[in-house]
Amino acid sequence: MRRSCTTRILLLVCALASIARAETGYDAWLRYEPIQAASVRALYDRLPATIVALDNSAVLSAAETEMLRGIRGMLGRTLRVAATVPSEDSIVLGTIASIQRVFPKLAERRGLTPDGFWLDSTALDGHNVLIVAGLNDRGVLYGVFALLRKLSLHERIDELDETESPIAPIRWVNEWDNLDGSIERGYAGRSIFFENNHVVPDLSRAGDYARLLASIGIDGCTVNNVNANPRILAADFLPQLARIADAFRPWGVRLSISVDFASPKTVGGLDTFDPLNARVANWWREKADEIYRAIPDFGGFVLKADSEGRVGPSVYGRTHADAADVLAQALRPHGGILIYRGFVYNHHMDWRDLKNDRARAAYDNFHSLDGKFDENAAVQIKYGPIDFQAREPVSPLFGALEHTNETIELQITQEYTGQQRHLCYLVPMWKEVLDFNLRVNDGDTPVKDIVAGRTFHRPLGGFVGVANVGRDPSWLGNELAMANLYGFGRLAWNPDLTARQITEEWTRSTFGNDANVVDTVMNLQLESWRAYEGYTGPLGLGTLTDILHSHYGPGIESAERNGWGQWIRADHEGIGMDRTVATGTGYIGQYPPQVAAMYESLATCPDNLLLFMHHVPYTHLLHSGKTVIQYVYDSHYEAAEEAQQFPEWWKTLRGRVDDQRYRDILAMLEYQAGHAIVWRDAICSWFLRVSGIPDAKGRAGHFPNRIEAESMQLNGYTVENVTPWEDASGGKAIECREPSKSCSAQFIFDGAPGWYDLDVQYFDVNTGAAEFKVYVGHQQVDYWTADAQLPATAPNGDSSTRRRISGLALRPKDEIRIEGIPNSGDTAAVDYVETVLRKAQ
Ligand code: GCV
Repeated sequence: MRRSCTTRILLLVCALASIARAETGYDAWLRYEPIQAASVRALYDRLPATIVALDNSAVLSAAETEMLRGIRGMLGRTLRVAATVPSEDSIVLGTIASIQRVFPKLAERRGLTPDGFWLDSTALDGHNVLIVAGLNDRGVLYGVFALLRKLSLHERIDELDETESPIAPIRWVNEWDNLDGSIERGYAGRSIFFENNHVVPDLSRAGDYARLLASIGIDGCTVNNVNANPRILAADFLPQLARIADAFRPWGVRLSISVDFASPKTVGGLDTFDPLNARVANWWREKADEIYRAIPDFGGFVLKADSEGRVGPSVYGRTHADAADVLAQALRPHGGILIYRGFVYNHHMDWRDLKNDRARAAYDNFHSLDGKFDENAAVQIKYGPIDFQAREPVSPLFGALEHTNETIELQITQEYTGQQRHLCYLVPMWKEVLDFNLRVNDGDTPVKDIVAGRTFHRPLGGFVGVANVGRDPSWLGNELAMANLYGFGRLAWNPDLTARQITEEWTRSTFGNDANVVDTVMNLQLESWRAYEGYTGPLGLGTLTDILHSHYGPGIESAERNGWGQWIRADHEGIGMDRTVATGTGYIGQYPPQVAAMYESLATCPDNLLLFMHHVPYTHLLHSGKTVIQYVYDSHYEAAEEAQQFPEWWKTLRGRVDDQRYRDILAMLEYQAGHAIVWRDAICSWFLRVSGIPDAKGRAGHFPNRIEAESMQLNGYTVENVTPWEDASGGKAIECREPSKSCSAQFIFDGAPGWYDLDVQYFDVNTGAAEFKVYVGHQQVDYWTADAQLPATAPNGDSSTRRRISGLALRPKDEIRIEGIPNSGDTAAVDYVETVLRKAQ
């Protein structure tokens, strides 16, 4: 049945209402901003006024509604919806088969693969016809989004004749949402799917999310945490999951779920979950049948087993392939897919054994099972052998499975890359990973071709991004971070797109076509990953963060002397993991010979992975001619300095970007600039102490214009040690530990008269919201509440935050006083104050 006109009008009204919404970031890159310039509008003068969809599926209806919405938004025109092809110019949406039925004279289009589309502006039966055809319904929808993208980029559409097909069938996102509504490694509020162990009643956000996903070609979404709650498979939960699938369906997004391997026992009541037991196999089969009765287009299961405390086949002495296949066989009759995570390692490894190496784990666990996984199963491999660090080499496992389907796992949620409080645009990194040539069998074998199934002619393969969007209006908690979601989708569709192309598309659709805005935003995005890497973890050490808890601020030694295996093996003489075949863990030998030879030799190992592959003295000379230690100092000072420029670049866009997004992004970039200094100082101080080698440029350990809080005159505040020591200047902070009192710290300014910025470095813990007041003499010059939601309950590198009070006229002998009012465990802690002269007077 075709939808009634009333329903269509209602849909359009809803769509328009959302266009009128304030700019919170909710519309992301689908803003459909009105095109004002007459010269650009003229490009679309001949756009037909009538649209017809040749089929009436939910996906085709969504495609048609989207077309109406986009044209209304950008051109201010409401297309006429026709039920059959009219005898006038028209836009025609349909599958290739249905289009050819209507226009038999149309030349045949070959070569599309599923989900591919064809855009054609042509003359037929005396009329101009704009055809949006897909090999399947989803392809039509993708074609509509591609067409609307052209309009938002102000491209011509009057001479179109182009086809596009995705490189791979699996283009999924994983959401690590827990059924209680929390999200593991989610930084944008609570789940849009779950609350209190139920699916939320209002799934309109799930539908809106699916629309965003569809617009970038994502065809599947796994809605729950890979650390799966068995309840996801409970019979009473299934109808709830079916509601999410209903919300996704118009957008061609298939629902999938993560499952717990012990479910036959915990949910099914069996006495075993041995994958080779016939009753267990039967249980999975019946469960799959039950799911497909409720959700006919169900995508499949994701399984994390024998990893980080999850049970797996090892309980019964079975292999990962045994585990994958029992689930895959249950899904196969329905066309479902089983994705088995390759992230399997022992997190209780003996750190004293220099031959132990977590990086070896994925390859060691899986390569001997090559060829044993079913055709509808795929092994999902994180891009690097450790865990989403700011830099890692590509996992050698990609090249080691010639007879097994693979997917690559990328992380959109910025677990180790600043948690969306830092701008860290990952598309340039993903491009390096996807373009990396593993030289399997001495051939030309870039990672993108391997995972797409092209290299080894696999039936399945693709791309999975861990997204973790939340209820924050801007989905990821930061409008700029949405470029990572966009970029992931675009690369999963076509990994040959350049980082610049993707960034430009995203920027223009998200912020409009003002050349200043486009240049500035693109520069910010494209510089950000290298800056983040530069002030967090150099030379392949990974993000030198607190790996045991927050994964956020600096915490260098948390990596050492424990079973987690993210060791950097630093001592007073040198640093780095020796992963060579000759003297180290042998990890390098897991790569095909040409790549292994490059990494094995110090002469050819790239500087940016040196300390991942080799243990060297701090005085080792890099290819750049610098010593390792000097590189560490320089990169941290240079990258932190670059981060200081980010808010300054952004400020040039005042008045060119809507107020709300302007303010939100400025606040975030200012925070990042301050936190980059925390990183710089922690890492440089630590390396200075451990190596004993000074910074040749005299910066590390010297902080002119800095007054340590512990050296101020204190009233009520007490001096406390901070852990780890490098996270606070001088290793100490002052805290106001008497909850009922306010405390103060003061000092006498002894600089020259002038205009100053006063930077107060304080700690913003999330147990409460302390208040701060700053006085110069008797005059209060600032007040703020420390209520940011940072991942910290104590003063440390996670909570350390800069408050900049700009434009203060200071005079010698001015008394500067900070008053801290503690609140609910937040002790109004202060690290230091810096006075930065901006202009002498
Ligand atoms: C969902 C890392 C993360 C975990 C995550 C795990 C995984 O260890 O810190 O939160 O668990 O990877 O990918 O399974």
